[in-house]
Amino acid sequence: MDASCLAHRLTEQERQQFNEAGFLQIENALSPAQIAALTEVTDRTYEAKVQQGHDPHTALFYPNFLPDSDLFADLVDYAPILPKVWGILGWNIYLYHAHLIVTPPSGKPQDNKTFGWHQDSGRVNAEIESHPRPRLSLKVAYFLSDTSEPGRGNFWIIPGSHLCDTLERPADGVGQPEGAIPVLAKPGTAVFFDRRLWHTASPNWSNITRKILFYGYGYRWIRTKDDMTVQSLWERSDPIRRQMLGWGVNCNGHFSPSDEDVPLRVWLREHSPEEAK
Ligand SMILES: O=C(O)CCC(=O)C(=O)O
Repeated sequence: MDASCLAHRLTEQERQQFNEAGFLQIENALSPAQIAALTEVTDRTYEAKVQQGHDPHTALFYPNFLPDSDLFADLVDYAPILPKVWGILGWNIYLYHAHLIVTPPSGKPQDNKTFGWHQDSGRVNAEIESHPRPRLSLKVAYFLSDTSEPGRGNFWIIPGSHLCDTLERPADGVGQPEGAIPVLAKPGTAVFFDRRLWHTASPNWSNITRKILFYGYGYRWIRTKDDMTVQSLWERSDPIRRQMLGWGVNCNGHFSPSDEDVPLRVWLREHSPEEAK
């Protein structure tokens, strides 16, 4: 990890925005060249899935996509973004889950049905006894297609809802909960969101195929949420990327890490000691 990434540390303003609203939008996180290259490999991945039988008229939800391309793996410890992730969660983190979503035009007329609102992490929300629920993890969504206008299969959120354990949905299944907004994101935008933020996908009523890459970071004591067959990447990854890809000395080290388990902490001690605590 090059120390120049420290220019991208979380600012106090970003911290306040994330703490209060539950999300943070970073424009131009990817360059036009990166967007083009990632789009090409995403399109290839999508085509391969269609060849394998995926219905091209429905959204493709594809977890465990990192081993498919080094371009995908390169975002795991992406310098403009990872410092903000550790700025929020600290250093005992890894990528517990990642998925690629391609949403083709639905070909259907726009309707007003209530979307599939949820918080992340499934049973965690029912089984952890605390209020508000603990943060535990966040996702970074890299937008490859243009969803800067509504109706394009936008990612929807309810700002500030991350501290609410329940969500009141329209009883008749029509319309969206109070405070809901579409995230308007140009290609290259990275959107951070707290796992507790109430959020949802939405239908793509436009003629632009929507493409987003989601990277979920959480504490090293959280289990992976998809197969995460990334072990083959360990050998050619530098120590911090290897940590992000789930490497560790042993299981106890997920809970009580030694320095060897968490090279990110060792690196922070040298380069940003305040963040190594
Ligand atoms: O596809 C989307 O816009 C939403 C994705 C989502 O719900 C999730 O990553 O948990």
